[in-house]
Amino acid sequence: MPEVIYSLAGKRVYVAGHRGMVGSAIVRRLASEGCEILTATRAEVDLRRQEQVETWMSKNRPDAVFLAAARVGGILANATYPADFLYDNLILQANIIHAAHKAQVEKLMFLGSSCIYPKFADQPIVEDSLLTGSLEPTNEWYAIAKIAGLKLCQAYRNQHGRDFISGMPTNLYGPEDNFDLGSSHVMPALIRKAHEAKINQQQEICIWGTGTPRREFLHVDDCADACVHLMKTYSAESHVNVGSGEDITILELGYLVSKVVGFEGKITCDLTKPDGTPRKLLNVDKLRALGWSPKIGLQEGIADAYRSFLAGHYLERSNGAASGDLIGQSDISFEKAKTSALHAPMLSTVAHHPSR
Ligand code: GFB
Repeated sequence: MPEVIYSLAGKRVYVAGHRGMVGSAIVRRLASEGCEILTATRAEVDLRRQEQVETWMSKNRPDAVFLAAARVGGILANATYPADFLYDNLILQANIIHAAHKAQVEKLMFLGSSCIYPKFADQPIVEDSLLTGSLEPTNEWYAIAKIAGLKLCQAYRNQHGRDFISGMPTNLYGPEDNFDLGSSHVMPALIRKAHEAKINQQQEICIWGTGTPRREFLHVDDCADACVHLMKTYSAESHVNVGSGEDITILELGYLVSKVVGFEGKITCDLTKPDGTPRKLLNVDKLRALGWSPKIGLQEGIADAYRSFLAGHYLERSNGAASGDLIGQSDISFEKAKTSALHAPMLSTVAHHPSR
């Protein structure tokens, strides 16, 4: 096991974005670290307002920060709301990173995304591929913001000696995911589609695009575990890929999800929807060399995500008015479904959304 260079025991640890899928997983994971977990609702601090962030940070004085707050969404939300994805992410991460510097936070971990890499990067993608080619157009706005976030961490390390690090997770899924079919990522979308088709005895489900793009998936509890591991054992300028090291095609994913959910019908493709990047498999050698590897297999992870969906552990948009989830800090109010997800067919996709 690698040496622990930063113990979280007894520390005050702020999780920004604690209501989101990643932030809530980090909060669950931190329960066994003997630290005091700090969170803030949007009523307490709007992360897009610099003064509020700096005031909160100087009052609450965290020792460590996990920056898991972000406006996130699937391929369609990213492509439809470029301004929201670029502006919200740029501003909230800049506010938190700068405020953490001013408040002399000992250690900060910024969470990015595998979409920071060039669309046609060599596979599996090594950390050094960053900024070697053009980005995938469907998510370049989000990618630019995430690249700026990791560069901010490097800049504060170089100029001010701050121990700010970055992890770049692959496509994540699990409890507290967004199951809104217009703005979600592919995994929750396929779980919901297969579940509703099974309940309604439909003969087929439709997936977006050609089904040929390959994606790598990691259960969010594995991601949270990796983040805590990096916080405790890693301190350097370069970001670290966080993935499972394996990928599958979207069509294969459709069949796997159908098997887990118990849907036995056909899968068809909607070719009017975008494929996005053809492949984004992360090279995870660096993370493995640091002594971490995933524990949750894909089929087991999908079964867990489906159980969470059935138990109502997910985000459901209550007003349907906006783009992605500004996790934990949104103008959008989210509510857990009031009905059991066994009645998920009643949870209709927002009908009046401009692009749906
Ligand atoms: O997960 P996803 O929305 O985002 O889509 P990306 C992955 C692939 O699944 C694409 C296909 O090829 C989609 O066309 N797909 C098939 C579907 N059926 C569906 C469906 O019903 N819903 C959705 N959403 N996709 C995101 C970025 O890219 O990855 C974000 O936009 C972020 O910025 C995230 O980086 C990790 O994997 O293409």
